[in-house]
Amino acid sequence: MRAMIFDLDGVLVDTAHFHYQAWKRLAREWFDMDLTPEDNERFKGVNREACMHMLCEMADVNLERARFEQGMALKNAWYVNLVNGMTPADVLPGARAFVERQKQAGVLCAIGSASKNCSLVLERTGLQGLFDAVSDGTVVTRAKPDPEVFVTAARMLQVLPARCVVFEDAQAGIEAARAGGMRCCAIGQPHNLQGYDWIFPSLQAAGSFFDDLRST
Ligand code: B16
Ligand code: MG
Repeated sequence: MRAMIFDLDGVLVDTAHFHYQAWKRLAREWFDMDLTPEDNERFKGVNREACMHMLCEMADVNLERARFEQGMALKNAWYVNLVNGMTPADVLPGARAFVERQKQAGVLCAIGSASKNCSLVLERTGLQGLFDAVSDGTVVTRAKPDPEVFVTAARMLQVLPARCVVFEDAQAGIEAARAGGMRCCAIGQPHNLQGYDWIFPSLQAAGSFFDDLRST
């Protein structure tokens, strides 16, 4: 294990409920539809355009491109407004300490996130500068479960995929890690996720396991 690649939303910071609020508002205002937490599971880890396609499918509408883009822009404006109110207190418990401990032990750490707002979230939560590389929605084009975002992170770190562990909270992200030839530690609950190598409810809970793994 030479490197760790961290998904952002749902692993390091709790922005999932902001995405959900913004998509839910768009669904209600544009399609008079109630987006449920179960629907939202499918939106996790998936990039903005793919989420907008899913929403249109659920509403059974076919929007022309300009209107489709207007919907994405509106959702993003609502989301960014919520992100602007974030502080370092919105980093998930133990996440910062987990990354710092890996770095002290010589493990390279990168971000692998679908989000185009990644740098804004890192800045607001005081996490910027902590990572050796950032692969996000501004540098990749293909949505998870395509492995592009993680393969790009590994390339930035100059580490072979087989020597990387990905930390992911979304099913699409777990599939992306596997497709990229990496091991995956899921962050979440076993009834929602499958195909991972290990699972813990949080990075905090994963701490001592990875300390032991590094020293074996
Ligand atoms: P944006 P991650 C993902 O972040 C979110 O989980 C997903 O819900 C969101 O649609 C996607 O980022 C795109 O975000 O609209 O900010 O570009 O989990 O890959 O860190
Ligand atoms: Mg995520």
